[in-house]
Amino acid sequence: MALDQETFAQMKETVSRWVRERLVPAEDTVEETNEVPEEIIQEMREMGLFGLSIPEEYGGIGLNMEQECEIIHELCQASLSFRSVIGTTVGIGSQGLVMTGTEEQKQQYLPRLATGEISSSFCLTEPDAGSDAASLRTTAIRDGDEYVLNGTKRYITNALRAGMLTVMARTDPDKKGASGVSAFVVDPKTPGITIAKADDKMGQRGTKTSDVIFEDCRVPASTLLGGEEGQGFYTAMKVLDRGRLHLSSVSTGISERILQEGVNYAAERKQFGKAIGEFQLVQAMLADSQADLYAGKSMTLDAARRFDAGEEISMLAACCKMFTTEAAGRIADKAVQIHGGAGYMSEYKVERFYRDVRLLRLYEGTTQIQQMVIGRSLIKAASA
Ligand code: COS
Repeated sequence: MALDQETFAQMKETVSRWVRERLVPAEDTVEETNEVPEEIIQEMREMGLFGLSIPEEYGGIGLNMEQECEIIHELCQASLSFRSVIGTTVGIGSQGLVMTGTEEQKQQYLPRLATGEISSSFCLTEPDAGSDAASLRTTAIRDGDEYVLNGTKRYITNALRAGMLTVMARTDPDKKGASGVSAFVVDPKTPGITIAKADDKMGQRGTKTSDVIFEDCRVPASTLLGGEEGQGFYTAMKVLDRGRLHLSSVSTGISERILQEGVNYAAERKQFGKAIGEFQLVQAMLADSQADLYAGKSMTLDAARRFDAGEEISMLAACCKMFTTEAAGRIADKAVQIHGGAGYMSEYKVERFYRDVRLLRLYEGTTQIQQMVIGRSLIKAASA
């Protein structure tokens, strides 16, 4: 599935203009209020942004991965909180359902997700299961035509606004690892579910994460994703492979914006009688950032094209996620450096972006988890 080239080019141009004209001017409001304005969320709905990755037959736009990466790159040239509003619905929250859901499950949620009437969240992480996702403890015990869910999910993005949760829980507590885990598509209004208050974070104000607590929460057996027990961890891993490409575009998008902030400042700021951009040591910082950005964009689009061609991309997605998120950290650090003392002041955007991008190296698998995925894959291939 993909949008034809001409329609896609128009869409990309529209998003790019909207980002410059609507989102960038609203960045300070988001920072001050810790909310993305409702009228902007409504515009996102009207532009179809919630449905980017949902197939056309369910009311979405049905972009392929390469196109999704390009749109997300454009969208992330403004504060990352804007992307986050649609991020979980476009990415990890809905894709388990798209990949493995039954027709009935898809019909129940995808059309409403595509229009943005509801959002979705991905409930994998727990207080004691972060990087070691296969050790999750939330249980879903079968009882007649129902499952009873108990456990706590942590740092769940957009849970407060979600109308659908993809929940990974252990249906077979006797099986300790991956194979005892199943996935469910759950309505957060179900009795027994509490969405806790939003967490306080270092950055990305306007993005809300919270605990989701299940206490004897009874859901119909029909909420078991794909109708098959024991598949939840594998689905989560496939969703994360794809999510890591999406996140790589988040990283390159915001990196491009941050680099531009550095370039603009270097061109304007004068010291020793000339613009600081005339000095080679400042140019060196800009050059390193530009090369990081170019490399990140190129590898992300290459991996996305391979994904679209049906290739196995787990290892490449981990390479992209590791490289682009680390690069975003380097680029933000250099942009602060180029700004000098001004870079430490909240009056300048780079101070905020520096905090915002720190999260990229942590969520959807830390850099160290990506290294592990890459290293294991290389060794496995060598010993096959
Ligand atoms: N696609 C499909 N299946 C996969 C997979 C993938 N990308 N990665 C692993 N699997 C399968 C393995 O093949 C294995 O299958 P079997 O049970 O048949 O042997 C099973 O899943 C367990 O894999 P593995 O042995 O590699 O599991 P580990 O617990 O050692 O490690 C990692 C898995 C570390 C890669 C995983 O836990 C992970 O990605 N952790 C980070 C979690 C994360 O990103 N959290 C962010 C939360 S969302 S913001």
